[in-house]
Amino acid sequence: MAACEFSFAFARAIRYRRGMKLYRFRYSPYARKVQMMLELAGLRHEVVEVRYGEREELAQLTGGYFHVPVLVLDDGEVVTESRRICERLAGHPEARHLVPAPLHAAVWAFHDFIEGPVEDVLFRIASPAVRAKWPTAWERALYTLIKERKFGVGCVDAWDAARPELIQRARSVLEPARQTLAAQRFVFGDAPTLADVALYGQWAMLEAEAPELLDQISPVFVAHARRVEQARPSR
Ligand SMILES: N[C@@H](CCC(=O)N[C@@H](CS)C(=O)NCC(=O)O)C(=O)O
Repeated sequence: MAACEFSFAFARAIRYRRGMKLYRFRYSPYARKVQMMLELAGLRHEVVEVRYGEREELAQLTGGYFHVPVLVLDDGEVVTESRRICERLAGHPEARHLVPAPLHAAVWAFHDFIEGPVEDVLFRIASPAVRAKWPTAWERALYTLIKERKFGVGCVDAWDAARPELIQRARSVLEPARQTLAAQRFVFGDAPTLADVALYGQWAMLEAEAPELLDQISPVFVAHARRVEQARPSR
């Protein structure tokens, strides 16, 4: 091995020795997106499962921000907001293939489309199941309060009642993605990109607490979720 190759490998080993730390809720589409990006890039990290009703460590770490995801980098820097975290990760040599140069604009545009109109309907579909799975009455009440302050009293129950219509809306907004993924393995061809990772975050949210929901939107998306998982490098 040439000297420069050796020192590059050594520097990388040192840099990733500590690994990163990802704070998440199991159902969070933003956190699951970041987690899948780390996994597809093969970047060493530890996952910290945050309890919905107990966020002291998170708030201490961030100086008061108590949403997930939060990523602590190898050097101890704390990064919040999933888009910013993905931008930072995309700068790692190991993750560059997830935002390939000729597709920068298209990949980020697709990412933002998923975090916009797609998330806007899918989180309403997932919310009743997410709330039901919190283990304590306090966490279910907190979840309800947070949603109701933003979307109005009774919103989670209303989304539960409106599930068939919401599923129709999800099918409609996702139809172009369904057609593409029925014809090819990933959004931009044979290899996964951040576009697939963003979709995967949404699939993980739906499958986390109510595995049948994603299939109800389309079995094509269930197959896509499994392909993204299989694309992870073996450890
Ligand atoms: N724009 C933020 C959104 C983060 C966010 O809203 N996370 C949700 C989980 S999906 C959260 O932490 N919610 C806290 C709560 O419901 O109290 C990002 O992309 O990271």
